[in-house]
Amino acid sequence: WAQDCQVANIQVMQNFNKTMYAGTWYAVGKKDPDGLFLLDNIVATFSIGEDGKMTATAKGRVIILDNWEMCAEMFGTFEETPEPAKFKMKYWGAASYLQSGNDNHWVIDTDYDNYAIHYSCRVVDTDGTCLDSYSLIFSRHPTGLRAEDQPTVTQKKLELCLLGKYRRVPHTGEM
Ligand code: ODT
Repeated sequence: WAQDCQVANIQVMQNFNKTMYAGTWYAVGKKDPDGLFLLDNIVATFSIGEDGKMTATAKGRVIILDNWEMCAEMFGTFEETPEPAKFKMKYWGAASYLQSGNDNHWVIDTDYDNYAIHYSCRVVDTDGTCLDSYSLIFSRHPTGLRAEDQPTVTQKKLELCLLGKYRRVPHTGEM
C-alpha cells in the first residue's frame, strides 16, 4: 500500500475514544509547521467536560519576538466532526502575544496507554497534498516511546508522508 500523500486519504484512528485519550501526553517528536511556535518541553493535557466536549491545555517553550524565550501556557477547545478522530481545535494563549488560531486536530493512531500520533494540515495545496502541516508524536512517558511502539510510529510517519521530517522534542524538566 503506497501512500499517495493526499490529505483527503489520510487514515485516522478508527473508533476513536476521547475518554481513553484524556490525560497527559508528552511530545517526544515534532514535525514543525511554517512559523514554528512550540519548541520543546511540550506537554498537553486533554480533559472531557461534563458536556462531553474535549478541551486541552498545553505548555511548552517558545521563542517570541525572535529572541524572547518563555514557557507558553496554551488552551484549546475541540469541535467534533462526523469523523470521531478529526477535530477542529480553537486555541489561544494565556498571554495575548502568544499564538492563537483554528487548526485541524487529527488523531492518526493511539493505543491510549503509551503513544499517540497527532497531525494537522493547515494548508492543502492545489494538488491535494499538504503545503503546511505539523505533527506531534506523544508518549504517556516523558522518557520517550517504548521500543515496541517505534515501528508503529515509523509506519504512520511514512503514511503521513512526513518520514524524516520530525525532530526530537527534549524534556529537560526545567520548566
Ligand atoms: O508549534 C507549532 O508551531 C504549532 C502549535 C500550535 C499551537 C498549539 C496550541 C495548543 C492548544 C491547547 C492544547 C492542545 C493540545 C494539542 C495537541 C497537539 C497540537 C499542539
